[in-house]
Amino acid sequence: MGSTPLTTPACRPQARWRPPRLSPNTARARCRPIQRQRHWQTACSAAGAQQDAAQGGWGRVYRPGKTDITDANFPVDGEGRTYHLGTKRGEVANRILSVGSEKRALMLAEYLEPAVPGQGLFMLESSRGFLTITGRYHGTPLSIIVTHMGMANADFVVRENRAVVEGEMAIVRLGTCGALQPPARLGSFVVADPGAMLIRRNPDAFGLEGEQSGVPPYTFSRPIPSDAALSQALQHEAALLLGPEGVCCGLNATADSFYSSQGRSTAWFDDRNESLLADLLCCYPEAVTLEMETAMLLDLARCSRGSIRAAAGVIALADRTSNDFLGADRTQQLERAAGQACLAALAHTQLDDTWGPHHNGSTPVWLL
Ligand code: R1P
Ligand code: URA
Repeated sequence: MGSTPLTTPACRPQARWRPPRLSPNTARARCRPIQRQRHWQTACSAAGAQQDAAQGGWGRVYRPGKTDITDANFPVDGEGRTYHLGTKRGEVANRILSVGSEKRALMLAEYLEPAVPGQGLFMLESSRGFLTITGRYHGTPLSIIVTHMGMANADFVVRENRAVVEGEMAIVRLGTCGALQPPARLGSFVVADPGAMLIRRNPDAFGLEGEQSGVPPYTFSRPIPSDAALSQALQHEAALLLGPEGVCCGLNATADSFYSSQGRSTAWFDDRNESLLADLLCCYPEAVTLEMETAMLLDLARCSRGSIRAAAGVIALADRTSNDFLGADRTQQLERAAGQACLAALAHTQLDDTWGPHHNGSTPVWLL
């Protein structure tokens, strides 16, 4: 349970990322949303999802139909579409912005250009409600994906996208979080640099046997590192848009629930979490934020045999000391600004993303 020494952001080498020469004014100016008529319709084919789109408007949402699945180990349908996200090769870009909600995804999609000029954004919603939006950000192919909540959903998003994307990938999570202590404050954008650790509820601690055996009700993992260069790019871009005072970095704590594993109390359940946050800060005095997905993203990137680079930034909307919650308008403003910082960091990250030889003859939506 001991904390591993962590590299401070200042000591980290800048691998494969150079800050673009951009003044704060230019950065703000380039961030105007693209005027786009909002109309969501279903299209019956992926090709229709692009071709039927109004000129310069939103793409139609493609909702793939039900087809038989093969391969119980890694289920895909006859078209090569993954079981939960429903996408296939060519529909997802190497650079992915993962967000928790559809509202956030659609708001940030306003900053994307269509993958093919004159057509709409590529939009696909799976039967499980995962929405994938592919377009370009300042010319670079990029996908925004609604990941929903929790580590199991983050696992679907990382693994099923890895299965349909050619070459190296970069994934950035834009989320919201609870602030544990300064420098994270209500309204801060906090980059998970040096990374994230994981808090898990342990069912063996509950029930009669658990009570007798003295098993701890919650366990803490060691920290999992984020990609240093991508995290640094995120801090740089966010500082341009939010001002340096609006951005900070620190260790994130990813919990396996919003309530008990984040130290929230309700009278209805015996959660034994009264000392959880104090224990966390005792073990990890550098922990600043609490949320529910980042550790899974970073762990999978670490285990991806070098094929995925990952980073995360979260907006602090719940102050766990004062019990204050950020207002809706301010949250939305921050989502827009931080979201653009994430898009810019992804777009400026160099990847080996050549459309390789394993694409089964299909053309990616950004090359059609
Ligand atoms: C809980 O309210 C959700 O908010 C946070 C947590 O990680 C969890 O998913 O992130 P998002 O705003 O990205 O969903
Ligand atoms: N998301 C979380 O997971 N926790 C919070 O406190 C706020 C947002």
